[in-house]
Amino acid sequence: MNNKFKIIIIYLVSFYGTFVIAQPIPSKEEKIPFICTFSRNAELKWGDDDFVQTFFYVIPETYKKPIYLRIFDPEIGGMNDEKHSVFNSKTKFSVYGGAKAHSDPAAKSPDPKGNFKSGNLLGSRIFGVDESLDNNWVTLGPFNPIEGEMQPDMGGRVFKIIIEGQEGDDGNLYRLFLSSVANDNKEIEGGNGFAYEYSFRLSDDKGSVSHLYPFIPEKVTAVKIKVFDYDNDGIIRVVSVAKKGDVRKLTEEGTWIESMHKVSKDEINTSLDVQFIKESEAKNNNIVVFISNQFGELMPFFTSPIGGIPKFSLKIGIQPE
Ligand SMILES: [Ca+2]
Ligand SMILES: [Ca+2]
Ligand SMILES: [Ca+2]
Repeated sequence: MNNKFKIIIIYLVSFYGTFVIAQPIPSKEEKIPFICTFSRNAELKWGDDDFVQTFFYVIPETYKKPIYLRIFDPEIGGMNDEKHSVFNSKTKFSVYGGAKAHSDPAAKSPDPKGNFKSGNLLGSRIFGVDESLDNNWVTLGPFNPIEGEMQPDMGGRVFKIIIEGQEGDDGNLYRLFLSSVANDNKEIEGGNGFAYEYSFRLSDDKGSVSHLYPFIPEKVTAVKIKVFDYDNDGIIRVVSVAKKGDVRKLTEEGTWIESMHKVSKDEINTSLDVQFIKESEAKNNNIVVFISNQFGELMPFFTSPIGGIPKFSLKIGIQPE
């Protein structure tokens, strides 16, 4: 990340701190019902490419009080989850901090290979069928904010959450919340959640729109959106300060599809609004998404869009690219 990005983050944290509160994953702005991680005997066509999900949370350096990771519906059974024959699955949630937790390139790769569990393991818990936690919250922690990896480019200390499908073949649907208290969801001012790859459940409703918000730093001239197992469920549209609704032909590559979008100068240091618009009646569609720049480097998307949700500006939009 370059200095401009750092300056923007610090600026936003300093002046818009109260707006950058996005400890729920998925966030309200994303309009995504659940994160989804399958166990490792699941079929790929059910929508998870590797049965591992990694999220990051950034906490401002000035925040010194204990933090808690809360998980909604952490177990696999009863409500919300995707059953195949019987529920017989386990999911492991692990929290990492310390040196290399985020900065190790393997931690940011879309594939769980090499040292993706970099950093210090601060705590973990495995969930299976557990009626007492069905449709309910559980809390991991407390964690000391000092234990996150200091990443000035990202605006503070970064924690990593790795969610791994273990034995079984069912889909665990859940949500996360980074909280300042153990028994309730209280946002940490200036905190934000982000990921480089996101595996989630689309809404079942035809016409519904889910959103991801990648931030565009300097030198980015194009973005490539890659989606696993979209099943012809709809279209991908990009809205930004300069794009009213850019829809590109989707190219297929196995079960992955791609959508390429040029980036104009006006879009530098803003977020894009990548929309998944549902056009079919298909139910239970789980997809995996990652977004790279023209160099093939993955771009983080923030659950609370940096600089706010981008709004198309006619003045910017009519300028030639
Ligand atoms: Ca459940
Ligand atoms: Ca099963
Ligand atoms: Ca669940």
